[in-house]
Amino acid sequence: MNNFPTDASVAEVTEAVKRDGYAIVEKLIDAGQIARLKGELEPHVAVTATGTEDFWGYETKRFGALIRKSEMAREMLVHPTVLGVADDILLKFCARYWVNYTGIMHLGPGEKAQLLHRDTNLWPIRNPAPPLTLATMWAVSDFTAQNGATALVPGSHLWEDERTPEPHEIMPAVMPAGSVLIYTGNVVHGGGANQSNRPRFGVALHYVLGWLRQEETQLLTMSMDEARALPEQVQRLMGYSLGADSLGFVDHTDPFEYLNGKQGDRPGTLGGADLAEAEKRVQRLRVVATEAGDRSRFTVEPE
Ligand SMILES: O=C(O)CCC(=O)C(=O)O
Ligand SMILES: [Fe+2]
Repeated sequence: MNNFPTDASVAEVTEAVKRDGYAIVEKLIDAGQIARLKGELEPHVAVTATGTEDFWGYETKRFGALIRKSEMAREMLVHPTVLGVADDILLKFCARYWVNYTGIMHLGPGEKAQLLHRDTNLWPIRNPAPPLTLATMWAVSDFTAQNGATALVPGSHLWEDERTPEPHEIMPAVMPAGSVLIYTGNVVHGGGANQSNRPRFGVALHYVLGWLRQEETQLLTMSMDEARALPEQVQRLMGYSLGADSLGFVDHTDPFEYLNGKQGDRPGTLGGADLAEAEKRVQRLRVVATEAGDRSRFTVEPE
């Protein structure tokens, strides 16, 4: 298993993620930080109903908008180890990436195993393909084989869509509370079955290439006044930024400037030198085939 210690370097974690599609960094937040996180989230958990569909789980509580709801989640979102790995994995394929999804995955006792899937199935691109997203699953409780630790298939980020895993290829991401599982969105995975008598509590923070639409529309999770109070790094990550040169502007202005007081200044600025530099590094994808009738329709050159 790719379990790394708290002080693991970005380079070694990235290497594991590239090779196997995932890595775990143990105890990246400490007991005090877990307590803060729980204190911010538990009141919401208490009033959230369990799911009503197979995929979301009948014993699982989910809610999003964690950037608004939790200061600790905001800190986790910009953890240097995680963002270092995200830079290495995602910035080959985009000039900027941003938050895709934030949410809790709180599996109650008796929850069944979730259908194994790729998070990247949201977009009609056949695997193998570049990692469109990088996911983190933070263990708020311990993650054990018994309580529904995320099940994942090492190496499956390189598989064809059609290949399904054999039981022996599926592995539970066992980790103590405070740890983070980092995996690319094209790794086959799913929530495990909770056969314990306590909830399995995870916080998922996902990142996506800046030229794709976010799974969770971050900008509508709070008012602009609330967004202005956030650290600049969080504002940019949630989407107050250009995804590429002139991609995502508002009133011909960079959304970051627009948020922070440049409304009405004409002409607003777009792009800029660092974005242009970042654009030069981006690998162009070649669509080599298309097909109709299935969710996976574009075949692009794999990484
Ligand atoms: O709960 C988990 O461990 C993973 C859930 C998941 O992969 C999902 O809902 O997309
Ligand atoms: Fe998933």
